Formats: sequence, structure tokens, C-alpha cells
Amino acid sequence: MKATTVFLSTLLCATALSAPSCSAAKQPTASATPAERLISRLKAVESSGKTIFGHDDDPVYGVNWNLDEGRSDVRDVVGDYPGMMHWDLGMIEMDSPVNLDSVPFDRMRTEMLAQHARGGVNALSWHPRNPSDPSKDSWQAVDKDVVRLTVTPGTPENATMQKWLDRVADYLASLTDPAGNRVPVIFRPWHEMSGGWFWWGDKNTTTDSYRQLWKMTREAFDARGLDNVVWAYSPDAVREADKYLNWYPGDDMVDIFGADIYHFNGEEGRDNWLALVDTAYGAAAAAARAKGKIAALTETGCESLVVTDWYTSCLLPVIRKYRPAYVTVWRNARRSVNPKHFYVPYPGHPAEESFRTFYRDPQTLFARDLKAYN
Ligand code: BMA
Repeated sequence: MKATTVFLSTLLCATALSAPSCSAAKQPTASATPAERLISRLKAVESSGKTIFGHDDDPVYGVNWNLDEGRSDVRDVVGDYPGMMHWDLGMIEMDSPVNLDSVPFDRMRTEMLAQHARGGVNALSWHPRNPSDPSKDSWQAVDKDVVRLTVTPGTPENATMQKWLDRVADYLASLTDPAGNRVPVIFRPWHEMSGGWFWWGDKNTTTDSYRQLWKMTREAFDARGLDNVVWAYSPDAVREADKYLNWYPGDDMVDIFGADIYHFNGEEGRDNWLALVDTAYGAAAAAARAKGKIAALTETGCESLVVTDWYTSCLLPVIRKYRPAYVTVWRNARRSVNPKHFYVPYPGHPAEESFRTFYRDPQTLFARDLKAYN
């Protein structure tokens, strides 16, 4: 499907929809790092006016299966894997062999390498435990001062976070192809900070401490010489565009401007979602344009697909209007664990047809389409 061959050198700067800053979108040289090469690919996608489709935890479990090999709810419905696979590192900080959603980290690595080998892209978020009390998860803000304590040298929280960042860095360093080359990954730390639900979120910290937490993270990876990390900034849906950059850590620390914007309340929620996309994604796109960086809808979706034509009546018009480099929908939780928590249809679900139409649309890029963007 959509088998147009796209050469980076001819594509960049070639269309009215070109990357925000053409000078920044150069063809990578042989000495480019894996991160620089991924940035160039994403800019080429943006310049072509197309959008990569992404799905969280795609090939490791689905609504009716768990840890099968070679399976994906997306693939079961459309015959191809998503162009992007999104993952979460939560619990790696505790040295756990499985993440917070019971995905073995070894299997996650194998799938990330397979996705890279088929021409696809990988992205990671991280829901770490609370460094003030690691028995508490990301959503439990036991101490409102936790971010300040975490970024202050000499505190137990700071020592804990340094150790945790080292474990994340070990994992990122272990993402190598069979020839030993590091595989690039989008890393989206400290996400949805504009909301109050995480210990690093707006209700629990100051914007200054937040920015220091980002800087600490970035410096820890840089000190390890990681050259395969592309950094994504992703507030939740801000209701006022001028708030979007409140937590922004700086041009030297971010490559992608994102926004996490979910569709709630079924049919009735349509207008609200569209308005939030206009405001929050609009702010992300404007920042990306102004700074010559990439813009993406970093999380979205309509839980249970209660709007059965959501892919064609909601998401497709939005990506045609804004042309983000990628969109990511959230995970298809196993029915036995959380029966309503899924965002792509599985075989037999009434949203299948809408999703197939979305897949066939020339605007959307799935794994096979991405081979053209090398
Ligand atoms: C959330 C939910 C949780 C999950 C977390 C990390 O939004 O899906 O059930 O544990 O993401 O994947």
C-alpha cells in the first residue's frame, strides 16, 4: 500500500508542507548519530505531509491475547504493524524484569529491535515510582516537595534518582542491532506534567524544579554518551495555548513538541476533543514551527472506541488538518485485566472498518510505508 518511494534529499524542503526550518532538515551525513538520523527521518515524514501511526505495547499483548509471537491487534485488523511502537519503562528503576503492565523488558527490547529492522520507529515513556517512597507509583504524590528534593544534590531522593537514571541509561545503551549499532528511540520523560496526577505534575512541583529534573535526566544520559535518544516534550491538553511552554526545559534539550489529548465522553465529547486539539496541539505545532523542530500528537485515543468511526470521523480529519509527524494511540489492555481499556479495534470489533479505511488512506504511514523513508 502507498508504495511511493521517497528520497530524503529530494523531499526535504520540497513542498509547501515542508519542515519548519529547512536548514535544520539536512540529509544526515555518514557520521550522524542514530538520534540525528531518526530526527531526519521524522522531518522527512513531516515534509511529505504524512503521519506515522503509533500504538502503545502493540506486539506484546492485545484484548484477547498475551505475549504471543508475531501478533498485534493492529496487524490482525489491517495486515501491517503500526509505523511506530510505543513502550513504557515503568518499573525498570526497581530492577524488575517486567514493566508496570507486565511486559518483560527483554521481550520489549527484542520487539523494539524487530520494529527498527522492519523500518519502523520506537518511542518510550517512563512511569517511575516515587523517589521519596518507592512503594508508591507515579500517581501517588506522597510528598509535594519530591521534585525539589530529587534535583537537590545530597538528598536520598537525588541518590535514588541517579541510580534509576543509570538503569534507564543501561537499557537504552542495550538497544543495539546485530551489527552493534545503537538503535534510535524517542524518549518522552516526565510527560503530562501540566496535569496534577503524577508526582512530577504541576500540582506537586514548581516549573523551575520540573525543568531541573529534565536537565538532570538529560545530563545523566549525555554523561553516559548515549547518542540514540530523541527527546519529546509532551504536556497534557493545556486549555490555554500560552501555558504550553511553561515547563519547557530549553531548545538544547528537546527535539519534538507533543501533546497528549484524549477523546472522552463518546459522541458528546467530539467537539471538546477537537477544541483541545486546536488549542493544545496547535500550541505544540506553533512551538515546533518557531524553533525548527518536530510536532507530534504524542498520545490520543477514544477508549473502547465507543465512537466506532473515530478513526475516520475524528482522527483522520485532525491529521489531515495538522499533519503531525506521528500520532500515538494508547494500549489495548488484556480483556482479563481491564476490559474497557483499548484504543484500536481487534477482530470482530465494530470499529474495524473505520480503522481499515484509516489504514488505506494515503495520509497514514504504517510499518511497510516507512521503508520509503530511509
Ligand atoms: C496508563 C494506563 C495504565 C498503565 C500506564 C502505563 O495510561 O494505561 O493502566 O499502567 O498507562 O502504560
